[in-house]
Amino acid sequence: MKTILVTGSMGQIGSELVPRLRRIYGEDHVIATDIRPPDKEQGPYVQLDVTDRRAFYDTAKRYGADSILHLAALLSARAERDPLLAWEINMGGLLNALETARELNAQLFTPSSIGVFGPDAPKDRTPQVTVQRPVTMYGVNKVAGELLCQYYFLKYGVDTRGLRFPGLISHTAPPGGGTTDYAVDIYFAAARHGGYESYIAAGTFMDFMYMPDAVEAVIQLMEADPSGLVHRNAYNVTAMSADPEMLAAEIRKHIPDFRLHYRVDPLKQRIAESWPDSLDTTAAENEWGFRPRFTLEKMTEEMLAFAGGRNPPEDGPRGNSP
Ligand code: VAH
Repeated sequence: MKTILVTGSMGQIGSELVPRLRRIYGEDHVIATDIRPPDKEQGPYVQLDVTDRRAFYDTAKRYGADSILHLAALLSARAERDPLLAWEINMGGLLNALETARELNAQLFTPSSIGVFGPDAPKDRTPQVTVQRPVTMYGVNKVAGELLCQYYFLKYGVDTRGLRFPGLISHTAPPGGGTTDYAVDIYFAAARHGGYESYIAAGTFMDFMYMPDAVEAVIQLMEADPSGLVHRNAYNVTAMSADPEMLAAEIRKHIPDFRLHYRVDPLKQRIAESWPDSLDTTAAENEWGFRPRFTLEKMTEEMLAFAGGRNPPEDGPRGNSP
């Protein structure tokens, strides 16, 4: 990757990925774009609606992008409330990204999700290759997206690559409209109020990963030797499987009287129950060396430190490595 165009750069992933990319490739080589105007000017920024194919192509062409990291999307719960808008943005935006990558001979990364799996996929250590019958519009978008990316690779030779992200936990930017957002909110609520009311029920296990591991995985995958990539669209990746009680128990090691209550959101609970409890990540480990650094313990230490406005502990892996 030399000149990188990022869409959705002000979202949960983009807010950490863009600064990391700029530290590695140079500020002027990373063009941040989003539908929203920038809240602070830092390096090249373009306000871009990814559903506008002409604008997408012209922006990538103008900056000579050789890699596109297409993050702009509506997440699961928001998509379930407005499925037609989700189809328009998630599929229309991806098709514009693919067409732009094809015409400019650029690499393309786009996130997939554990949401590609439905209730009839194996729940524990869900295999890289297994039945994908999601019951959400978001999941349908992600399965169709994986197939579209693989089609562009096979038919046009576009270097498409993707990751099936679990719930991503970060302190930099709030998540927006996801089912797994509770796992971010719980840390801020713990640090500020000493308690949290979870909309996901106890015993509902999902995969999670700390954002620094997700950011490194994107860069590692995009720089990997393409000859070794078999399951390029898209790889199972995760760092831990947890339910609200496990997160609370880890938080109580720092805030002993942390209180966890429940007010289950039927829509988000239904989505969460349709997803795997844990993924198998062997393909990513074998094909490009995926190895997350953060455990639940280390992530909790860092999340509580940032959420409480303190500096994180010095020992062990750091959220934003220099
Ligand atoms: C969501 N955070 O909750 C996203 C993600 C696996 C979950 O796709 O929709």
